[in-house]
Amino acid sequence: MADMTDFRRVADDVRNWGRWGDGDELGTLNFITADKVAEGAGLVKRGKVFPLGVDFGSSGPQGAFHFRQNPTHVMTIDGGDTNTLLEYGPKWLQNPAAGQLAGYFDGNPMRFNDDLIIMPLQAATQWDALSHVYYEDQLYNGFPAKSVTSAGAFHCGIDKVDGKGITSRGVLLDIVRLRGADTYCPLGDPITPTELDDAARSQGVEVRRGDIVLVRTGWWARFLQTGDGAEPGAGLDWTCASWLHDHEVAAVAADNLMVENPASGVDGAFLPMHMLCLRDMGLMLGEYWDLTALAADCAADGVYEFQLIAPPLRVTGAVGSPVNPIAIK
Ligand code: UVW
Repeated sequence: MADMTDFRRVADDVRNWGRWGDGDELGTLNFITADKVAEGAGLVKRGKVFPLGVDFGSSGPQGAFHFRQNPTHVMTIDGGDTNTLLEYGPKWLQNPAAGQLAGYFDGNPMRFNDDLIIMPLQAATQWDALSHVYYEDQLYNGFPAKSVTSAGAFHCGIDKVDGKGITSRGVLLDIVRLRGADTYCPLGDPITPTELDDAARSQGVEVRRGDIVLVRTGWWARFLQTGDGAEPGAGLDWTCASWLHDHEVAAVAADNLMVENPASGVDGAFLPMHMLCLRDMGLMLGEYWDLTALAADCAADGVYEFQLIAPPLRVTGAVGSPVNPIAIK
């Protein structure tokens, strides 16, 4: 088991602070140049679209963390309202909305429905913004941790990456297939940097600067079988942060709840890979991405590269965002 001395040595090695300027809040997304965006678009050959987002619903994947819940979806106007609103709405003076709706519905057949959703931004398929984690009072690029306030993140919020799209060349590394696993990689053996290399080699794909790397652990398929959001499964070993750094990857996403392996691997460190990626490297993490259909297609045609498009929502000052990524081949 590694310790904090090992962790600090790696952190010093992978830290990108100042690399793109003192005020930079994009981190490794800077690797996505205009040429890189065009390279990704050039990979579209068949026009086949793979939605990688999972359902945002009450049966979502939350369960591992007690501080997060599955989305609560509420209808605020629906078909059942119509007749009652016409009957009572105009008289219900204390509720201007009822009167307004009755006015809209009276004397014409046109209707509409409305709804709202209450959920953690991390509830299902999502990006972690660079302000999601920190240690020793500093965020990515040395911004003070106190700049994330109850009013939101003044630095490194998800809204800061909007200009990047986010789109690039995507590469799938299918560890389930590499390991010859049935459907998923059970907890016990974290995914190592060597396996990332082996997966790329056996799939005949090269990981290059500015790529967005998708790692399939099979966790999502397992969750669909068990319905247990706390289902244990292998993630990336913390040492994969150096691999991502060496390959100058723009971002990494996986089909599990935290990309990294649930068992830390560093004595005295919680979420060491999150800290190295988000805080030291400035590399965003994508979680709960459904890679099952994409992986099946990649195995069928032997092509593990594609255009990836995954823009976050512009939630002002948020430390993460839901996303509905798509891969196009
Ligand atoms: C935590 O693990 C706290 O966050 P996430 O895995 O959603 O990035």
